Amino acid sequence: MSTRAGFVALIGEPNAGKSTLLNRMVGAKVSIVTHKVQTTRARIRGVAIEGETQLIFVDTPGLFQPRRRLDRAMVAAAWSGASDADVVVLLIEAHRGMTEGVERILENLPNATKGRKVALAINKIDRVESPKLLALTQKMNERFAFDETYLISAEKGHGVDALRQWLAGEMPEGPWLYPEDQIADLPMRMIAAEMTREKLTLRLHQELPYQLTVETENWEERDDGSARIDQLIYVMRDGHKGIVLGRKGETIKQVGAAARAELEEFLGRRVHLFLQIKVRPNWLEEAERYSEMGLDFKDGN
Ligand SMILES: Nc1nc2c(ncn2[C@@H]2O[C@H](COP(=O)(O)OP(=O)(O)OP(=O)(O)O)[C@@H](O)[C@H]2O)c(=O)[nH]1
Ligand SMILES: [Mg+2]
Repeated sequence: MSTRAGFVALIGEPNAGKSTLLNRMVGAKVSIVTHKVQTTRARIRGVAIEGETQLIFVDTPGLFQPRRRLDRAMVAAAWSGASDADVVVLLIEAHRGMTEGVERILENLPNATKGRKVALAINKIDRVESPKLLALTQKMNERFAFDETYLISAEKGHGVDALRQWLAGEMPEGPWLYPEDQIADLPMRMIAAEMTREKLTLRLHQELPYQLTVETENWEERDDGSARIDQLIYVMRDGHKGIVLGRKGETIKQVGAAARAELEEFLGRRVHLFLQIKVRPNWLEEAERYSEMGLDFKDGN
């Protein structure tokens, strides 16, 4: 039997469940997930295997109306993820249906997916009654000729196997693109920074998560098998620094502990994580911050 390998882009509005689906497909948490919009900032690749087929899932930032440079770079990365892939999966939320944001994505979809197969995945079906799903399936397919429609719950796992099997059959024949045991194509220092950013996003309120970024500054392998990881949290104002620190440093302490626990689980060894906060009013306009995130600064122009 011959092998197959290819790329599947997951696109959709912020919060649709793209990262949750990628993690489920891969069977490990390689992309961070929160209940807040605009969690994912770059294209994150996770590798799954179905029979003789290697599927490379590309998680993308959500598609929304961009305002800031960072937003524009994120949206550009998402659309370019779609145009590079063999197959595109558009995720929408069952309970929200065809929102204005979905309408805008549908307008751009023919252009971005030219000639490639596109599946619709109606996600979060655990949140609605089935009659609603049939109507939504029909309505969406009247607007765009999807090759397939899947009703899924990325979180609970419903319908995900069927989607993966169909995707596997659509991948081009060819050798595998990654070693058999590789699950992500993202530098470890970036996965580590993302884990900290996830914990910060979960802990902090309002706009603050959108006004900070995390970078891994240093990674040192120790003789005892543990790793020492130093990370910088860039914030925009002194006041933000105080909030991230929390009373008596309580907030940053809890964030650090949660991120460390997850890193240790991911790496299977002990981690010493050191977090430092840096006030950098203009980090959103610094090219280096974008390359650290895996984004193209010029896309934000
Ligand atoms: N009930 C339910 N919740 C889900 C499901 N899939 C994802 N979620 C939740 O939806 C929220 C957003 O999930 P993410 O995977 O971060 O969404 P995303 O599309 O990657 O979002 P961005 O990165 O912001 O574009 C999280 O709270 C998930 O737990 C599902 O099938 N059912
Ligand atoms: Mg995401």
